[in-house]
Amino acid sequence: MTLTRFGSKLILAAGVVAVGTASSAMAQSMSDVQKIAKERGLTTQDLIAAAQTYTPTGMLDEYVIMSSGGHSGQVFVIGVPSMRLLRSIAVFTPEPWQGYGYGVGNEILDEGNVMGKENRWGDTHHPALSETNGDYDGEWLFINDKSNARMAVIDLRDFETKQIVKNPLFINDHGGAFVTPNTDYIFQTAQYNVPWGADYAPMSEYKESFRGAVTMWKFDRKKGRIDKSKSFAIELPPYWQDIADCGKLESDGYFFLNSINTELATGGFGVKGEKNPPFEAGVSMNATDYLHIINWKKAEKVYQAGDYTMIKDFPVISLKTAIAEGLLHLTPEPRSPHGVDVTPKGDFIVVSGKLDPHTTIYSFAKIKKAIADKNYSGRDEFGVPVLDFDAVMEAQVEVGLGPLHTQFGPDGYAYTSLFLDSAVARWTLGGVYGPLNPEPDWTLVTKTPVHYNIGHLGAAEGDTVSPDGKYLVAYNKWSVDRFVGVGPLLPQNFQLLDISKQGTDMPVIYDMPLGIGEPHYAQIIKADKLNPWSVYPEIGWDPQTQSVDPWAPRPKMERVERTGEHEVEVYMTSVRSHFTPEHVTVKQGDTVIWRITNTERAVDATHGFSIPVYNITLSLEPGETAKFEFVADVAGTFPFYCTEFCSALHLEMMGYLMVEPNE
Ligand code: K7E
Ligand code: CUA
Repeated sequence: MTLTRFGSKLILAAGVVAVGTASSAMAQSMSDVQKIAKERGLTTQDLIAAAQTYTPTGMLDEYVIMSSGGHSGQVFVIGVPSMRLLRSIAVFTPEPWQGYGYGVGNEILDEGNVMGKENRWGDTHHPALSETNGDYDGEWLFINDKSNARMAVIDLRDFETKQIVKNPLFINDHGGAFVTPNTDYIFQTAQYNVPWGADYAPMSEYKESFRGAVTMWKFDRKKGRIDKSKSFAIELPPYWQDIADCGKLESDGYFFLNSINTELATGGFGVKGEKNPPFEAGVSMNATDYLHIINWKKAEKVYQAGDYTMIKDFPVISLKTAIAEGLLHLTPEPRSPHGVDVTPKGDFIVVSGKLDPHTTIYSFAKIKKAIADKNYSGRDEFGVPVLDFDAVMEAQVEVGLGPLHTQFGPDGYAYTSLFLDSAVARWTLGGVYGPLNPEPDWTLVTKTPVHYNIGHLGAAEGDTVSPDGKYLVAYNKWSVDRFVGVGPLLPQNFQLLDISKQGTDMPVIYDMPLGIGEPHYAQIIKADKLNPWSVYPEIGWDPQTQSVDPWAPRPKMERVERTGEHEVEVYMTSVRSHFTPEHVTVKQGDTVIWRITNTERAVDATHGFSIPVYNITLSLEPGETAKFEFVADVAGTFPFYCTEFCSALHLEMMGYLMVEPNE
């Protein structure tokens, strides 16, 4: 590198330094930067990347990643371009810092109980931000749990989980959460099929008894809840339905989902006397699987007309009805497909088959025509019409090995993750798609290597009707040698790519290790679309109802009150630096109903609250009220205290729970 080039490209970095330390800035110069770079072995490219991502204190991020948390069962919120973890959101797994599942939040977690059993973790895969007219509106976030087929609702006013619903029909899902362009419905599709409700049936009855399905959860925006009474499902053939995407603009009203295992393989390898191929071979024998094309607006009409059957107390449009009403069509797709992604205008559907080096692009106009013309190449073994592949396919682009997922930029570029190549491919969308493509042109432009084994990728607002471009994040599955060793369980690696320039320049500019579960999909929203509260709107606020709780304790009303022979109610307030009252005395065996309000109005004046033995820990944000209950069955002397370092006299913010022993 030449010194001139080095110097000229670093003016920005020097400017950033000057803002941070105004007083010493005069003494610093580019030669200091050069010296440090030399000592640390940094290249010019490294320094430019640093200038693009370094975010001095007080400077805010431009974008926010809403990332699935994999088997942590949570959601992670990360700033871009700084790649700083801003917070986790407890969803399917109890989380003590947020006090979720340790006194409050238990009712939400209990909604997610499965077949009468408590499940206190989840495998979160696909977050979906709520949309208005196909664009993120920053109000709600949904996420699926693959391991138990559940769906969660998160309110982005306080970034807290409000609801978990369990799918009554299936026990495993993958194609969710995906929202319709105005968030009327949230889709969830079954993956590893089971008989309805996960009832027992022998594997020999797979074809007769096992079922595929897609559930359309109705979202009630006003209530901020999924309305089960207006939700329904559509029965599908017992393939393993995979990832999905909703149509938009041109394809609004449609829903697309992949499938694997059109072979109906049942595995069994490893059992003595069993001749079936193992699953990974058994489900990959056919040269093609089926893209499912569902007319959900029509399905909604069929449901509203009452043309469904109740199964496990849930309305299901049967496969027979779905075929008769023309709700469901299939078309061949390259085998072992993973991602299916609808282009910003809704005009094309991009499918990647893990075992095919091409992305296959379907034209929605051609799909519509083939449906109208009944241009079928046949029917599958369940009688579903299969649209002729050549009639609906628009193009195939050879992008590389192991293509998975595709996102879009504002300029006619598409980006596909390549698992086997460990790379991000940039290619052009044909058709009149921005300035890059005056002529139909489907071409690979460049590939950037990433480290390693990329799964999903996310471009800024890259799955909406108006992608932003600028940044792309590779959500890599392996990190191998990228970070200091922390034992055999390694973090995942989120790699930030600069996609602001056109052509072949698309460098990696930051690595972010994430050592709390294996994320899958993540969406990236413009930070200014989020409008969260800094404190709860009023004192005595119940986050579960998002309204003032009339029972919330208030100053001067604090008390410990015996309300029954074996029942005591506690009305407590917390403010820097005391709980009122400080002594709570009950009798062994009493049911204790305890309410606390944090009466603070200052931003960040959160108090914690914990009681030993009884497994209670709460987070009380400014204005918040909480209510928890326990049976004081163990006698003793138990200090409760504030678990947040909220003030200089924070250690003094405590009190005693006295449980008098029975005679
Ligand atoms: Cu890991 Cu979307 Cu569940 Cu692909 S999925 S990577
Ligand atoms: Cu309140 Cu520490």
